[in-house]
Amino acid sequence: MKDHQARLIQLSYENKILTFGDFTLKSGRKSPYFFNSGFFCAGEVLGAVADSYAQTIIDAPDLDFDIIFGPAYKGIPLAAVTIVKLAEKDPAKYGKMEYAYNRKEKKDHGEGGNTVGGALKGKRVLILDDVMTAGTAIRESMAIINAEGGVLGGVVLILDRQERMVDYEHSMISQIKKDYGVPIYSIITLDNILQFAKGKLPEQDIEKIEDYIAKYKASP
Ligand code: OMP
Repeated sequence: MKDHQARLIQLSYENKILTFGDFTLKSGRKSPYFFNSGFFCAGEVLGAVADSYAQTIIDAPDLDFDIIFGPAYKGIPLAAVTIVKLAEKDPAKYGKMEYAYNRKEKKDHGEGGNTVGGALKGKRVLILDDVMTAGTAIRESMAIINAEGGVLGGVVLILDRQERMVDYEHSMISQIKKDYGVPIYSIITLDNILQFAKGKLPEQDIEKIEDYIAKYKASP
């Protein structure tokens, strides 16, 4: 793990963003861990996730985009802090780059429109999302971008849970890469979480994660 990945996992654990226990996922699967990005509210950990997003974007060899999109609600502050961090790290490239987000409610007065911030029309859009399990949330963002006249340029996630789809061995990420032909990166993965848990949790909790991996992890 790179330093920024290890620091983000440690701070996520301390801030109860990463928790271990019994959880039911959107997909109905029962999971021994959960990652709640709604708790990125303390400055230190929000700064750490911004730094990790920005570093992952800068280190990615094939990301080509003109604007960042953070899906409402949790993606909005994540996109805002990331664009600030990118502008700090590389002002020439990112200083004037904009970000945008969608409204959850329809608006028919004032400036109208279903997105706020920079215009998506004609731009290559990078989605910043939190967690991908079965890919439903990501597909919703793609529909919004298309409706606004943007083109998907790529996706950067905080956590790739590396789960296989319901009836297939391969992962949702590989399916989405195939369907949309864009690069998808994640800051951390289920493998990183297992590695972290091994130094922290009692043996029976590690076994629960290993059982989950055996049952649901996608083949590479
Ligand atoms: P998919 O839409 O199935 O890819 O699942 C991603 C969404 O599930 C996230 O946007 C969350 O709403 C939720 N989720 C988490 O936030 N953290 C997790 O660890 C697991 C899930 C989940 O329900 O799968």
